[in-house]
Order: sequence, then structure tokens, then C-alpha cells
Amino acid sequence: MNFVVLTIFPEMFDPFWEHGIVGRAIDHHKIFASTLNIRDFAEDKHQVTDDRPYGGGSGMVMKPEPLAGAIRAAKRKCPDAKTILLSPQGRVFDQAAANELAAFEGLILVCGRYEGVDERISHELIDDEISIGDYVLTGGELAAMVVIDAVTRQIPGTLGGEDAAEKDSFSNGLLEHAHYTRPQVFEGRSVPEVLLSGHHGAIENWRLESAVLRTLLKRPDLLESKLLSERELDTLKKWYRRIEEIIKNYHRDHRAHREKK
Ligand code: 4GX
Repeated sequence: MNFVVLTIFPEMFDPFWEHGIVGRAIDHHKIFASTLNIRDFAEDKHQVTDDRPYGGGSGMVMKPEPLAGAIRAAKRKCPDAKTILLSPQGRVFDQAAANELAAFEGLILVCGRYEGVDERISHELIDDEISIGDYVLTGGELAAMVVIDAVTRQIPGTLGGEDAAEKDSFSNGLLEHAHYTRPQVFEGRSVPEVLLSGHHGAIENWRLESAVLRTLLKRPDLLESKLLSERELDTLKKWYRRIEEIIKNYHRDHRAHREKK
């Protein structure tokens, strides 16, 4: 995977390229990362990249010529890459999108600042528009880092464990099960007994149940749109029956009290 980032703030990416999984992926040549400074493609002597909007109003717009020059230079460097504009108008980025993008030879990530880019850039030069969520950033740089981070960890060999990406949240449409590490008792709270048992089947069952219940409680929207496995469905049914039992017993225990009134 070859990432080429187009930005007026290339220094923002220096620490990003150096640390963690992304840093190691670069060291091990699993990914290639570079930035092009859009300002270097401005033709005037002050290297201006923005201008006032036609029609008036506040804010500035990124001038088309430097951006077009930078995008064309990136495409020459990486001809098979997909060119993505980070913008609040894009399709909202998710795990499926990260997976899909990981299959490309390269990604050219265009980071806008100010109110955005001249509309005429999008037509010829942009293949895809992506938003990292419905909130407003001051520039596309953090959004590009989010995309690069999530895509990188989908590339085989970038994570520590052999199949760690398959165990991630969302890879099976569920949140991850709860995690515990030492000490066995922390501030009076113990690690669930089953995790200490060494019984791999029981641990596997507990983790599946933990994943299903956490998803139900924290992100029920994910469950509603997911095709559940037989075991996941059984877990939901088991807890459904337990809750029904609690409600039934509640009514039974309080009937006497109610009838007295
Ligand atoms: N997910 N922003 C980009 C300027 C801009 C506007 C329109 C291109 C077109 C954002 C997001 C985001 C703010 C980055 C506006 N550039 N980017 N910037 N949310 O809010 O990706």
C-alpha cells in the first residue's frame, strides 16, 4: 500500500509516520508513506493556496491550480492509486470502507482546509469522497490519519498476532468482549473466574456471550443490522428468557400487595 497525502501542513504527519503500528508498517515496507506540500505547486511568488469565494461571504476556498498540480504529481508517482478527498460531504467511513480501501495499490489523500476546495477539483481529479464522521474539523489532515490508521491495520503482517485483525471489533459485526489483565483483584474487583480456569471452550463461550451482551447494551444498532450466528442468537435468547423470568417473578411476588390495595 502506498499512501500519498496532499496537505499544506505536511509536518503534522511526521510524528504519525514514526509511531506505533503505522511506524512499524513503514519500517517493514508493508506500507509506503509520503506527503506532498500543496503549497509547492502554487505558481505565484507568495505560494498562495487559498482565495476569496466567488459570490462573497466569509471564509476562504482552496485555489484549484495548486491542488490540481499536487494531485497530478501524486498520480504520476502512484498511477494505480485511488484519489480520496476528506470532507464532511463524503460517505461516512467505517470498517467495511477500511477493508475495501486496503485492497488498493495506493491511496492519494487530499486534505482540504478553510471552507473547502474549488468544486471543479472534484469532477476530474477525485475518485471518492470520505467523511470520518458528522462533526466539523479544521482540516482534512486528522481525517486522513484516521483513514490511514484503520486501513494499515487491515494489511496482512502489520499487526503483532497472525490474525489479530480478524479478532477486532466490527470484523464479526460485534463489539469486542471484555478484557482483563493482572492483577487478579484490582480495587476489590476480581477477574471473572472462567478466564482463570484454563478451560478454552468455556473461555470461548464466555467471550462470545460478553461480545453479544456488550453490543446489545452499548450499540444495539449494530445487532439490528447484523446476520447473527446460531450461537449469538442462542445467547440473546438465553438472556431474553432470563429477563422474562425476572419480570414474571416480579409480577407474581407483587400481586398480593397489589390485590390488597
Ligand atoms: N471528515 N473537515 C475538510 C475542508 C473541506 C471541506 C469540504 C474539502 C471539502 C472532515 C470530516 C471535516 C472540515 C475536513 C472541512 N475540504 N473531513 N475541511 N468530518 O470535517 O473528513
